Amino acid sequence: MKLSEEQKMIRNIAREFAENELLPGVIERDKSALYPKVQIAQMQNLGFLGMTTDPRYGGGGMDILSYVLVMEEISKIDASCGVIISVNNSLVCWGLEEYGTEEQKEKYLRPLASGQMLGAFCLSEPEAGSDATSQNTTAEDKGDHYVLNGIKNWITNGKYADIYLIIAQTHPEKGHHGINAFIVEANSEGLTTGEKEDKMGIRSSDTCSVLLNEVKVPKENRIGEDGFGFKFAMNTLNGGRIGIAAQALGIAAGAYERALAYSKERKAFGVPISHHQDVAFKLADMATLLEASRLLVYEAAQDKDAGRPYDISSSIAKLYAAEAAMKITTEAVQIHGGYGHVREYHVERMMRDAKITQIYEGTSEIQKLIISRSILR
Ligand code: COS
Repeated sequence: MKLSEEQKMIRNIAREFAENELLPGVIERDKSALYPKVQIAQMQNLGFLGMTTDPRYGGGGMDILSYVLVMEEISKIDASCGVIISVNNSLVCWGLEEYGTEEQKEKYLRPLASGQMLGAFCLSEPEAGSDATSQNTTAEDKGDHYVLNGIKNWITNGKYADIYLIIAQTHPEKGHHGINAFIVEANSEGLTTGEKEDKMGIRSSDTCSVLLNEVKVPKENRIGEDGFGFKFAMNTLNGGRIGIAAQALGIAAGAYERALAYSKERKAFGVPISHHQDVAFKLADMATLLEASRLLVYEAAQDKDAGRPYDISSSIAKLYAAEAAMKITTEAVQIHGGYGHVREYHVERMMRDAKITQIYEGTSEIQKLIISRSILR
């Protein structure tokens, strides 16, 4: 795929940043589940947190492909940073820019896109993951404000967010057409966060529950018309899936590059292990999966950039890239042998990090549901 000079430049900036600033502490951050506070601040300064937002609202005004290139480079080294960037860009900033009022954009999008604030997206609940229409969180209409009650689960940036986009049910009798989306400030009375989850992968990203107890939200903080919340969540997730697909692509690329380099250095039976056909064929399979992932992810990004529908291409890209990332990282560990099983060689972390890409922002099974429904419609 031919990239413009500007796209190559932004990719190089992200690559250099990741190698110089993210690589040095990535093992320790994973081990201690340490939030990358300093690194996120650096990326806010680089403009990576509001890349595609219109400069009118403090964003970088870049295309989705540039954002994908950055996601890939950052996730190649530190997938935890990848998800933090992805949520702020694709779910929070994009959602507000696309559907927010002018006042909401001025008040919330501007600081979120220009790096002064961080956002979180709250759809999942203890009993509403894949079945996202079954929202138990309620938003009672009290005239000039709403009162929110409920629990949101698995919230990325949970403890560090300044702004939460919260999906909640206002009119249960209308099913998903009764759901609303709200902008909720972190310091709202009644909003608290649970313990940081102790996760298998992306350990340094912050994931926790968000608890809402009689949280008062002004009416002007509802996004879109009454009942638009589920559509808001679905439309936003369509773009979010491109970001997560790019994260999976980056994790896979990182593992592949390490396995390739290792296979040329490590000797067994008198020759570098890359001379053994079994290892060489593994590398061939990994390179093929990686290239196919890259094409699908870039294609979905270009669909969005060109104003074409991207709901299906984003699901295809996410499904493929996530499954490929799991296979590629597992083979990268295998090629490293015993060394692959220890932290120092990075690939075991990448294998653990890859797993979540098959789960969040729609499991692989949900992507298959979306794709198959579109084929059979
Ligand atoms: N883009 C836009 N709209 C979508 C959509 C998509 N990808 N998927 C579903 N919708 C819309 C449908 O068009 C329908 O709207 P109308 O009733 O106005 O026509 C509405 O959402 C409900 O869809 P549907 O009737 O198909 O409901 P189902 O419960 O059968 O399926 C799924 C909904 C499973 C597709 C949805 O709940 C989903 O995507 N779940 C996964 C959620 C997710 O990604 N969670 C991760 C949370 S963030 S970590």
